[in-house]
Amino acid sequence: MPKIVNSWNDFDPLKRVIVGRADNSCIPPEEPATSEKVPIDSPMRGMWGPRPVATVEAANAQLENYVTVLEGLGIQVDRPTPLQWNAPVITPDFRTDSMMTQMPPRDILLTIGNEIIASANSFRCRYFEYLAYWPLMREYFENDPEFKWSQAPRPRLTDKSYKHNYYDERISLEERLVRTANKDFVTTEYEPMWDAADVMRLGKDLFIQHGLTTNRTAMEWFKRYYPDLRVHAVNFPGDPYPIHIDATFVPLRPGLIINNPHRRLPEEQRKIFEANDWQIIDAAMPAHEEPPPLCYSSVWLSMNCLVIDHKTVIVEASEVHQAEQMDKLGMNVIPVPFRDVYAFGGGLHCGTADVYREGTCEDFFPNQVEDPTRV
Ligand code: DAV
Repeated sequence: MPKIVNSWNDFDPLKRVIVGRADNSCIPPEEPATSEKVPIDSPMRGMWGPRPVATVEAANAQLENYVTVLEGLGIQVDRPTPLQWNAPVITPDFRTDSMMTQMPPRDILLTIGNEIIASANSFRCRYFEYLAYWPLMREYFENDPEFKWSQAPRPRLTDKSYKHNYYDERISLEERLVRTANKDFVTTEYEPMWDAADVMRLGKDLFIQHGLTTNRTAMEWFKRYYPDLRVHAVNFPGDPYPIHIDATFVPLRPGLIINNPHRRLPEEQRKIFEANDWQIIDAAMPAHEEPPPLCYSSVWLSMNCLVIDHKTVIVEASEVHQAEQMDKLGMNVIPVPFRDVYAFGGGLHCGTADVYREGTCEDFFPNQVEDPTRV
């Protein structure tokens, strides 16, 4: 029987991938974790329910085109099964009135080698999002005898998991940045909580962003769950809403990472990269001054690209500066329009999850130095 699932990083040759869908997507009602993520001046504040049908159709059209481009590159594409997200979630511990989407599979599924593990998201509205991927997981399980189908411990998401009186609309951007620098986030350390998009995989090393959606307890959990891997906690003090590492710190090929110039990795956290001849360079500026309407993410989705192999990358079609930089770095750039999808949970990387990339678990950091990020 064939091997279906294998991926150790974000740049080895991609052969099979999941691409999300916009169907039935909702804007969730406010809850402890989301109030922190939605910028104060966002029109999404106070608004919830199904997203406008025309925007769903526009997003799906760009997703279909993305699938066509990927298939044209010889990559097999799988799709999630939409659920009716416009329904409440009721558990013994909480209730919220709507769920969200199955657009960004990257937030939910983490592929490490022959294992795909469903995450432990801190948003109550995302509690059942993994179900959209279960038909695919079942199929991989049936056909790949080595596939490990896993689920992180489900967080209870009671009030103990969030700080109270943390959200305050009067708080300034400067104060927000102080909170980020102090690693003071709305989530507590009561139980492991993490979004898969906070985990950057580089073979033997996992670099995990500590931010709004992933806590330190999750990193401790990763360390025990994967005793053969090295877990690193990274944080990016320049980001007022730190969520997901993939618009901040993006590896393009062995030895090269682009870093958001507004969210630089602090000097003392660079040691392990420098000691192993990795270059961290500033990403190009985004081509847009604002994200599209009803979008949670920042303009930095410009750097949320999908690397196909060490020489090929898909960049959003209007992100001309990012494309030019990739070109200068020796990458072949394939432009794909994706801005109509942004509001549904992210860019070209967020909109996918790895199923199969060639390659094995490599040690990219054999020169171990004193490493302040090590968990
Ligand atoms: O810059 O808003 C978006 C990442 C979504 N996965 C940002 C981060």
